[in-house]
Amino acid sequence: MTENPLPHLVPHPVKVTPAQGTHTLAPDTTVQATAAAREPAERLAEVLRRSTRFALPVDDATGRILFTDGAAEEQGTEGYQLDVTPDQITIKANSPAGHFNAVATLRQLFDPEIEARSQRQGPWQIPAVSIRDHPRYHHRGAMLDVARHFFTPAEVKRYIDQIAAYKINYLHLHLTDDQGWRLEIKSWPDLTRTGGSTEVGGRTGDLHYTQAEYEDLVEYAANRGITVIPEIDMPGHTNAAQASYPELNDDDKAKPHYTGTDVGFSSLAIHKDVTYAFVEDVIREVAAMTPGPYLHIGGDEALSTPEEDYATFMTRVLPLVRKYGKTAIGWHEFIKTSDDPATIPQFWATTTTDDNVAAAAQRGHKVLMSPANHVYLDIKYDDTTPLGLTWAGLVDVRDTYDWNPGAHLEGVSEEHVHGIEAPLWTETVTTSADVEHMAFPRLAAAAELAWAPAEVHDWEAFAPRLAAQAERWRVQGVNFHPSPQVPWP
Ligand code: TNX
Repeated sequence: MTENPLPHLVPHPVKVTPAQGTHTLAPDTTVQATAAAREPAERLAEVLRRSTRFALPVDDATGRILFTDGAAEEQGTEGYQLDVTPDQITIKANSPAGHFNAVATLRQLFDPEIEARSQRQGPWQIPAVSIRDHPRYHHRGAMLDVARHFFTPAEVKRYIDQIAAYKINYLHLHLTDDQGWRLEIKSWPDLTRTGGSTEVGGRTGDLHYTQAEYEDLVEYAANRGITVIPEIDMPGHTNAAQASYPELNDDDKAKPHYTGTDVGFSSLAIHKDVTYAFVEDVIREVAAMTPGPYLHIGGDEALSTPEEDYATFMTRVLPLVRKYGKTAIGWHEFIKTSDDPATIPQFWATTTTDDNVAAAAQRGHKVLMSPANHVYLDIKYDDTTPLGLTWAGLVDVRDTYDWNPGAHLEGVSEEHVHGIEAPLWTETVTTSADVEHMAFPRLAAAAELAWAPAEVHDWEAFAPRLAAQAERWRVQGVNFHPSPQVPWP
């Protein structure tokens, strides 16, 4: 019997036990799934069908690939057990999330050619193995800024497919900013009609998602194990709204469109009741079309909102988020105004101390870690990177990987960390090729950090595993950046 070497998995599972022999996917292989595992099973079959051209029907009767319920307790709600023998592939999990995560692992057991969109030859052999796995952190996120530059639903779906392959389970959409309002709000239609008509650089068009398109994106993500977190950034980063409705301005005059890249110049009118009627309408509509538990209220860089007004604003707005059944996440500045320990500060600064975030952790808040000098995907890799910004320094892939989220910020330790999110701001990013150039390989490094056990953290061991992803990205047509830090094949 041949002993195939185990492939390089990213993220690294908790426990991998090699076994004897190989399993070969056959033209008559069928997939069996319990009701809870139906979507994950369909996703696996969809990927495998494209390159193998096997039928791979999914049903609840019998199958050599078996998705079933009831993993051991230590696998939790997101973990899984994957057992590959010469006769069968068995995936056990306690929830669809666990099954989705198993699918991501199983794909990587196959030759990279399995990821092709057109027929390939095979043979489709994978090594026999037992994997027991669950994540270090619950929240493993990616953010896409669709406000500075608009990305079509097809482009967002492309990114969803790419991040799902690394067990990312949250997609945060930065839907509004000074340069654009990208989500239809039926009670305030000019937000998109006017505020969604342009973007950074001045291109004009119908640059927004209808509610139906947004709901379709949310469902597409859910069918890949990803929960969408919509962000409505306020009380700053609001020029697009203020350009759409004169009454949202202190002087009752609509602002001109803004297509530059400065930050910190806009603020909603804090002392007008119409502001809160507006915010409530928006939160109500966004909450109604978002099944996930979170709504992101922004709150960053409100440099034109006096400190006291900022607190006044948040004190009125945070209860509205709760009123419509959602938990607020915000950029970490807002947390000093929140007394609800369920609310989550997203730490984005380049410092390793922040008194307000540390105090929040001590009060019982979980912290979402996005330090810009490690996981901002819009920062240049090095000084030859054609796209991107440099305000947080340079962030090559080793910087993304080599830090400890559970010991990064003074007063915020492992048990306070909700997870990691890698944001991609798009002042300089306009196409899917650009998105991929900035996100890969760094997003894969962030996903490794968010999932893999702390004990396996080691750059020298990680670099070759990361390098092996290149063959998958080439087959998939992902325009990754071949950072010289990684020994690419
Ligand atoms: C800061 S980080 C911002 C964004 C910019 C980004 C560019 C944060 C919460 N706000 O408005 O797009 O830097 O890196």
